Amino acid sequence: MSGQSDFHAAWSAPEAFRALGSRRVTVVGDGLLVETVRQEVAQATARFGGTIVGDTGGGAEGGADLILALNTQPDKPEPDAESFTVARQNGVTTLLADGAAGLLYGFFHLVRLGESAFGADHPAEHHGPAMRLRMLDHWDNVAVHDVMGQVERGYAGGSIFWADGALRSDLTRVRAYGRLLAAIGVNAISVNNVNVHAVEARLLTDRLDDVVALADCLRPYGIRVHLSVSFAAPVVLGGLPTADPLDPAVRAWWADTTQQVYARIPDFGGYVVKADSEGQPGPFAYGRSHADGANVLADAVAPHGGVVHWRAFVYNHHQDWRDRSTDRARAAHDHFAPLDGQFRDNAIVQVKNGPIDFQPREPVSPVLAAMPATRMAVEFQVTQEYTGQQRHICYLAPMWREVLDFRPWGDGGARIAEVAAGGGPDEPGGGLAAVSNVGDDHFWTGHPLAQANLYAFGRLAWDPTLDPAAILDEWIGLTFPRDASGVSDLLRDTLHSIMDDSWRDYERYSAPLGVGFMVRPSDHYGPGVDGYEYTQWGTYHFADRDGIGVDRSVATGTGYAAQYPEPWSQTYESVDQCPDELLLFFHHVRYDHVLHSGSTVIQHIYDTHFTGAEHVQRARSLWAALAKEDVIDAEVHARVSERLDEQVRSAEEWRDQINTYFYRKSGIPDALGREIYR
Ligand code: GCW
Repeated sequence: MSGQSDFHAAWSAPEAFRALGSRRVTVVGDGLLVETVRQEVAQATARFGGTIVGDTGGGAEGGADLILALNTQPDKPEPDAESFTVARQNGVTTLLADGAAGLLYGFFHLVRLGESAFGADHPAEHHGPAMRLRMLDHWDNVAVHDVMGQVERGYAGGSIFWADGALRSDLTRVRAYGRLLAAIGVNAISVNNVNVHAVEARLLTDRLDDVVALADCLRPYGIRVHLSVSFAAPVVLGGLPTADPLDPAVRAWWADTTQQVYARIPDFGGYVVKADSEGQPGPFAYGRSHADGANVLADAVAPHGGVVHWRAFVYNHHQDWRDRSTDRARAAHDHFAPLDGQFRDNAIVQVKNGPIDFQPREPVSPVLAAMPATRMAVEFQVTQEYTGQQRHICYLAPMWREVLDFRPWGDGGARIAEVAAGGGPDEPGGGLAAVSNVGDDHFWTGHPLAQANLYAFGRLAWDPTLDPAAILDEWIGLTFPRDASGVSDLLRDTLHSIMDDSWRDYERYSAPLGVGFMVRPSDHYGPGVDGYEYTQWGTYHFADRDGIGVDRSVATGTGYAAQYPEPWSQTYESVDQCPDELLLFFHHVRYDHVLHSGSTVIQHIYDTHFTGAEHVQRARSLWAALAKEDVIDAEVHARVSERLDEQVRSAEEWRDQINTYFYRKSGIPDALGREIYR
């Protein structure tokens, strides 16, 4: 595999365009995105024998059986510009969009429907995104960083944007990425790491040409480019003595610099900021709040229609493990909740889905329920830093659905999805953002099946009520058809068997009952039960001979449970009511504590670790069985097989280290007498 354009088609397998490509199609409208649709239609019809019939002829009399039309009414407000209707009457399917982006999304909607877009007549159905902002954050460095490599927490090779310290000269692949993202409705990308190093900081100023080129490349797909910026930019780039957000010269610097960005990129999306976090500069240095910090940037982008994504991932990363009162889980809420109402309308507080750090199981961050007067975005991690690093199969949509469905105010209250969506066109929320998992690997994501996570993220940002198994099914249908007969049932069934529940399997064989971490320090791959136990990072499990877990109750612990509204504060406070899967996140309990499931904590640890590893072994055999059936390309089969070998090895290692660790601590044997190493 060599050459930049040699990459996998992902969910744009040519065969997926067959139904649409065999029609007589009329495209009505003008403009950049309409041209994108026209080219798509031209490509599909050329391949599958359809035709493009005159732009104006339209309707049955022009002979079209598919009409894609931009509504000719004057421009509608932004949110509507992404929506569309689809109707079928007298054997003609009509897609009507209020804006060019809607036409593009509608086109891909029809691709997903395939033949069923051309079935029975039906009245107009309206489709539009639940979230206004559907964003991917790239943790890509322009230059290869000495510790983190090029893509921080990237498991799919180098950056698709940057190579050898500069923008890639061939952007074919970026264009293809834009197309894939348009097909799932993603409309924003930030193109550099939130940890902003020296070279990357300059993308804002003297390296802006590179950002202009990326924006040009992604614009035809309805994607706006955003930049991660350093809060210290006025000092490091502007030569000012301070970056104090209340200093008039600093405000002027941000306003001018931003003005110059917009002069080159009129639809520039805005800034992403990681401030006062893990060594990044921020407003604390000047005694200012995070609202002060966010607002200076928000004011700079506001006249141009931009937004600021200000991350809430702020905590003390120089903790002393001896100090039981400091609790990293509390930090974001402690810092941000008091600032509710102080952020500008175009400042979005971007909150990781859980309070710690993208663990396979965490409660939903209480910050998301604590700032009703602020635009909130939920941040997910598509790149599998803590979920198997794209060597393991871990389909994350079920986890994201749980987060999006969570009702912080209890039954009848709003869901997290609604918090992120906001209160309608006049009060948009911050939407969803996620850390991308792609790189310059042939399959984009290292593990070919990790493509499904990126696909699912976009689909859930569009419609957070979609069923994860149904999303997976769509992805399979768009990725693996090889001819007119589509995807084989055997392949479809096998993929569901090995992917649907793969996140829960990962949870089974890794850290138990929500306690988290237990990973190898730094690279975060594989088991390291005590790897973080005596570090400065605030990620402890406190296992001793009697029990394990972090007491975050108000009564006897760090008080974190009180950061939730009722009823969850009470539910989490109580050992008896706390859901099993989060028990060790909230409580320190004895190994013989009996869970709601009826099992003890120690027996649960043994059982889940044996089961989790067995499921991975089973997945490997199911996949191996496909080898003799001609249902999937050999290169995909080979890559997945190789990764499954590693996943089996790693899951067994997890099982054995965790089981042995707890057997040694507790001295309690497995009730079923299975092999636990001493
Ligand atoms: O999970 C941690 C990662 C860091 C990352 C940080 C963050 C970009 O280990 O690599 O830094 O989160 O989200 O800022």
